[in-house]
Amino acid sequence: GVDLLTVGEALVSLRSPGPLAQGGPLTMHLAGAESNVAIGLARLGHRAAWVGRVSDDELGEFVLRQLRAEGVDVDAVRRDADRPTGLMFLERRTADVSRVRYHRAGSAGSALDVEDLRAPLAAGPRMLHLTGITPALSDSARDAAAWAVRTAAEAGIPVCLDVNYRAGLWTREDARSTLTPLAGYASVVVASADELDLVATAGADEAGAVAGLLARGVRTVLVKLGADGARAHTADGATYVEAVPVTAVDTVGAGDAFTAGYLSGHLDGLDLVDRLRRAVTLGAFAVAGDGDWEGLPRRDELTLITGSAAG
Ligand code: CKP
Ligand code: MG
Repeated sequence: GVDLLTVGEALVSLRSPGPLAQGGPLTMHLAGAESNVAIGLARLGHRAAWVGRVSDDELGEFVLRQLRAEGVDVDAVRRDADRPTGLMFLERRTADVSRVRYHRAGSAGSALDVEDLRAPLAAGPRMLHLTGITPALSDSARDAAAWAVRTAAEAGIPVCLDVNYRAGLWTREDARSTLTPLAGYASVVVASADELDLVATAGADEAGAVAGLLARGVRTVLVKLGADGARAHTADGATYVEAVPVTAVDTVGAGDAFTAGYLSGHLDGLDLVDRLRRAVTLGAFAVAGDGDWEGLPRRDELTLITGSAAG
């Protein structure tokens, strides 16, 4: 089996360097939170797989080509003859403000179902990762996500769940009622500070949300604080690391990079502080370059922006 299986929707991202309403050239990129994580792991030399559905046309081919080029296993991906690959427009509105617009309703990726996941999960990955985007896509995707985390947990495969709330896909209330039960199957939960109450009771603060998750069997809760670093909570208490300072160029994909760094450290058997250091290092690489995943480091590049213990 692979080191990490990720499940989700990969999108074609069309990037506009200026206001979208004005038109002009768009560039075509691969996007998708779970495939970003798979790429992050593969760049560091781990065996990573991504499963989801893509269209049976050039856009689906583009997604698969990009992932194969990055060394991500896409053997279990299904081509859907009836549905398009989802699109995402990313508009750089000002130097500091980017906006995202999805065209993904009814996409191939959103038609994901349990049958798509049986074989890759039965192959016995060392870990399973998915984000809160996947269950937001459709009823069948929500059932597939729930089935996957339960089946993995029962088989002793650790599950990593990144909350990844997307206001364009569902309300906070809907996210909370779907994600809170899913988090109970996770061994690692990743969230930004403002996402923690989506896997707890409404209005819960960090301490309350973390206590609830640990009581339900989650081993590690990772709280991303952006430029302020990150905290990990376990039964032994909280551990904090600072961010790696970089010039921020594009923050999209930073969360996925962080998760990839953490999971890479876990697979390498690093202790908690060094896993967190690798997480913030990958986050810094993502922020320092354009694109959701293009700037992620190979293993020999890990010390490029830190010179620290990240390697
Ligand atoms: O939370 P992040 O900025 O790391 O996630 C970025 C990804 O999947 C991006 O690639 C985009 O396609 C998405 O999140 C999404 O569906 O919003
Ligand atoms: Mg995120």
